[in-house]
Amino acid sequence: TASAVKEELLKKYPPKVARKRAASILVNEALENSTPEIQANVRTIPGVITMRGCTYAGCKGVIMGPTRDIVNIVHGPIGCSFYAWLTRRNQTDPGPDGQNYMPYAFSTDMQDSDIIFGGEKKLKAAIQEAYDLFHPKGICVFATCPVGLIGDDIHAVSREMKEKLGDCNVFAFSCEGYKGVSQSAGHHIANNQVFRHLVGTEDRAKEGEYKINLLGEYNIGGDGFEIDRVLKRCGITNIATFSGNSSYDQFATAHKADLSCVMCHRSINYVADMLETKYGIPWIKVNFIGAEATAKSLRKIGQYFGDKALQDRIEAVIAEEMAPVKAAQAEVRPRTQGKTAMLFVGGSRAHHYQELFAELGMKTIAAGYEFAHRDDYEGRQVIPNLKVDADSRNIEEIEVSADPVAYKPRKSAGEMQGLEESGFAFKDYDGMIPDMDKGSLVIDDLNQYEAEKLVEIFKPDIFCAGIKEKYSIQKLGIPMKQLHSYDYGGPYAGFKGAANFYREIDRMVNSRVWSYMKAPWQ
Ligand code: HCA
Repeated sequence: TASAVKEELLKKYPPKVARKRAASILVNEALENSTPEIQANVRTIPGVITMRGCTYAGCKGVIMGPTRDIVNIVHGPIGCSFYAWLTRRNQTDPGPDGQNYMPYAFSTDMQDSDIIFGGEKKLKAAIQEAYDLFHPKGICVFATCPVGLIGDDIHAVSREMKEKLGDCNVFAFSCEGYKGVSQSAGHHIANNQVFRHLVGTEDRAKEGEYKINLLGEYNIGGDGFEIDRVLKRCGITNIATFSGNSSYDQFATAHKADLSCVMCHRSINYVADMLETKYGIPWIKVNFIGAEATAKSLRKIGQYFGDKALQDRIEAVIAEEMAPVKAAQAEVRPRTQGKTAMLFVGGSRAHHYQELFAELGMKTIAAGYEFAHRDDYEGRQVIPNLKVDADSRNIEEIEVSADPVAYKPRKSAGEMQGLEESGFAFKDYDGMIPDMDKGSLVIDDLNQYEAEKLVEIFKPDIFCAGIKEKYSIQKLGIPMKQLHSYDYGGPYAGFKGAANFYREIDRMVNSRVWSYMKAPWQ
C-alpha cells in the first residue's frame, strides 16, 4: 500500500529528517469536504540531493530566458551564465527584422578579483558594451549568489546606466540563487520587476476583437506557437505571453488585453491579480496541456467574451482539430492503456500532464512538485491560510492600486456576477491532490534517494522530471521524459501537441531497449 511505501521511504533517514520529510509525503485519501494538507515551499534539508533549482535559475532561466529582444546580462561567474543559457529550449519567432538575443550568453564573467574589489565597474562596462553593440530596447541585470554576498548594488548601477543611455530601459533583479527555498522565488522576483518597469509603458497594442494575455506559458519546444496557432484560428488575439515567444513591446502593452488566461499559475498568478487591480483585467485559469483541456479552455474564453459568433467559431475549430487527435489516440491507446507514470515537475506541469496521460489510458501513481506552494496541491482556497515564514517574507509583494488613467473594468459588476452564477470561475484553480486517485502518492520536493526508491518499488512505465534526474532514472532501466525542456521533442500543448505527445510516450514505454538494462537491485 501507499502507506507502506511512505514508511519505506522514511526508514533510512535519521529521526529528525524523517519527521520533516513525513509532512511532505502524502498518501492521497478522500476526506469529506476537504483536501488533505501537505507541507510545501519549505527549505530543503541540508545534505539531501534535491530536484529543485535556485532562485536565479527561476528568474533568469525560466521567466526572462524566453524573451528575445531584451539583453539579459548575468552578473556573476560564468558557470551561472552557462547554466541558464537556453537550456529550457524556449523557442522564439523574431520575424524577418526582429531582434533576438536569446542565442547569446551575456555575462560579466566575475573573477576572484571582482569578488574582492567589487564588480560594479565591470557591470557598468558590460551594460555599455551590450548597448553599443546592439542598441536594445531593454537590458536586464541578474544577480547571482556572490553578488548578494559582496553587496554590489546592481539596482543603482542599472538606474545610472538607464539615465546615461537615455533610450534603453535598464533594470535589475535581486535574484541571488540562495534567496528563496526554490526557483519559485525567482519567478516572483522576475515578474515583479517586469510589472514594475515594463508593463503598461506603451499604448499602441495589437488590434483585435477578443484580446487576451497568456500568462505562465514559456514556449518550450514550441508549445506557445501551437497555442497561438489555435487562438488565431478561433479569432482570438494574444497581446502578450508571459513569457514564451515574448518581446519587449508585448510586455509593454499587456494592459491592453481584456482577459488574462493563466496557464502555470504557480509561476505567475500574482501578476494576473496585479493586472486586474491596476488595469481592471479579469483573469481565469486555463490549461492547454491535453486535447480535452485545450477544448475546455477555448470554450471558457468564448464564454467570457459571450459572443455567439466567437463561440461558434471555437466549436468549429475544436471539431476540426479534434479529429486527427482522436485518430492518433485510437492508434496509440491499445499500446499504452493501463501503463503507469510518475511525474515530478514544476509547480503546474505535474498536474497538467496527468490529463495527457489519462488520454492515453495511463495512470499517474505518484506525483509532486519541485517548487510548489500548498495551493498548487490543495487549491487556491487555502491561500489565506498559508503560513508566512522568514523565507516567504523575504520575497517582495508589490502593492498596486487602480491606475488613475488606464484602469477600466472590462465587464460590469452585474456581468461578472452573471457569469459566476452560471458556474464560471474567475481567479481560481484546483489543486493536484483532489484530481489524483485515492491511494496515490503525492510528494513535495522529491529527492534523489526517494526517486530511486520509488522507481525500485513501483517500476513505473515512465518517469517524468528534469535534467538532474534524467540519467540516473534511465540507468535504473526506466524510460525518462523531461517535462521541463521536453528533451528534444515538443510541442506537447494544444491539439497537435497532444498527438505528438501520444506518439512520443508510445515510443518510449514500448521500446525494448530498457529491458536490456540491469538496475542495481537486479
Ligand atoms: C532550473 C530550471 C528548471 C529545472 C530544469 C530541469 C526548469 O531550476 O534549473 O531540472 O530540467 O524549470 O527548467 O527549474
